[in-house]
Amino acid sequence: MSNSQRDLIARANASIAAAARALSADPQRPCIHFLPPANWMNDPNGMILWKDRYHLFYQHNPYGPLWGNMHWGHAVSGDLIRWQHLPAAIAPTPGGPDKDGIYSGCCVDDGGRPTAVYTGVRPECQCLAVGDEDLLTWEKEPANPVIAKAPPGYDAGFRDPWVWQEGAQWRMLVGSGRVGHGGAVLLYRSKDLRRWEYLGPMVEGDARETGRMWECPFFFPLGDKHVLVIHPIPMSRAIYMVGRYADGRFLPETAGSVDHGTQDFYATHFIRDRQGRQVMVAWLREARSQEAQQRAGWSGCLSLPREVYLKPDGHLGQRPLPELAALRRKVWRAENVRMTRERMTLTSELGGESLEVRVQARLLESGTLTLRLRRSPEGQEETLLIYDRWNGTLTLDRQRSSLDATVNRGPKSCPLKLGAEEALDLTVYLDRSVVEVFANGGTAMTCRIYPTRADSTGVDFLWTGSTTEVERFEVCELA
Ligand code: DQQ
Repeated sequence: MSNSQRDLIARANASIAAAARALSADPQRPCIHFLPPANWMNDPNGMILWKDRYHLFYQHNPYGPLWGNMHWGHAVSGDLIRWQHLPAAIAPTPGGPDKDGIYSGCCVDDGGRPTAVYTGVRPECQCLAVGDEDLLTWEKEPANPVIAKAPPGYDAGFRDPWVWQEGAQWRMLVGSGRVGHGGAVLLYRSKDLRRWEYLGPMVEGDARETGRMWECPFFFPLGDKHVLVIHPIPMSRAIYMVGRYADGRFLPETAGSVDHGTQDFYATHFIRDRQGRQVMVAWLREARSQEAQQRAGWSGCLSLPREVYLKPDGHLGQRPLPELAALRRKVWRAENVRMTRERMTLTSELGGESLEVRVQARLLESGTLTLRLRRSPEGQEETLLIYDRWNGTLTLDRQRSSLDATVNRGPKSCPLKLGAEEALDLTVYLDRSVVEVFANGGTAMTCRIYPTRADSTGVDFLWTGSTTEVERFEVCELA
């Protein structure tokens, strides 16, 4: 690492350490989700399994809790769940092609040399840095940028390289778009990661449906198909396409939203784990004002790791990693409860700020199940997860999720149709200001909430309808 890069990294780390001291008592700060010791994070970047440990890099502002001064932060984990912070990895080089920021990208193993491929700004261009054997210090490639600009016409953006190996060659996808036409992912190939040949757009969208630019593309094989994930501007959500890939062309067959929390779940990143599972994480952005983020001294966190898989209908399914069970502590459980009255509640004896809540219930055609989460004793604050069996919809109602009227309390909703014999199966992770909901092995809905009262810790279950069977209602403390 050059002396100037070393000084920049040392300055970034000192800034983080000073800011971190103040944050430990913040009741909104998640404790089972990864986030930097202090200040801002957004996209996860460059995840790689290296010497049997998972490395995570991420978009990080070491100097404040708002977006800016983009560096790559760094953490390491043995299980993708418990992370250890490491010093910031890559800083912008004054006067270099990344002088205005180290934007998103990936890491590859180039014959034993860990190599980060990222977007330098401004203008947006693709750059390389090579790491030491522990991925702690990074040398910028002298020939940066390795791709200086977008091909003619693709002027809506040119960023977030995703690189993989195909035979003896490398392939790179870069997020882009044509003004007036739509978002696109541009395909390149190279033998050495340094000289790249443009092959053309791999997929292009229609601006009226999927926006003018696609950020953070991800592309990987899954079963006998391939999956492309993009993040369209201005829709600000993660969209997947499942289809067939051959000869540099990808033909989507199905598509959908990765997570129905829409903008609260963004910039997904994937890694093939030790067991061969395709694991996804994403940036969970704040749903509160910049002033609130500034006051808090931190912003953004990483979702819990989820395995993605192909569902029989050809869509993308997802489930939280079963290893998350290692976070469970005390458990309270009710089993085989018959709800016989028109309106009946079942209250958990266990509450808290970081919980896993599970429900398995066979519901009759008509009826509504409401999980009341982070509920204060009189319900002044509560977040409602409502399943309407008749309409087949799952809704997160955040109207009373916080007494702070400045936070975003809009609802999130998605279709969830159950087969005649199918039980409702919900798993919810609550972690202070984070809610992650998984339903019936495939559907996910993630959002942020900001309860203000210390006693907004209750969980109960309300059923309105005729007789129904609750097979299991379980609440676990997480730590
Ligand atoms: N965030 C990065 C960009 C990317 C965007 C900059 C997505 O590389 O397009 O922080 O959140």
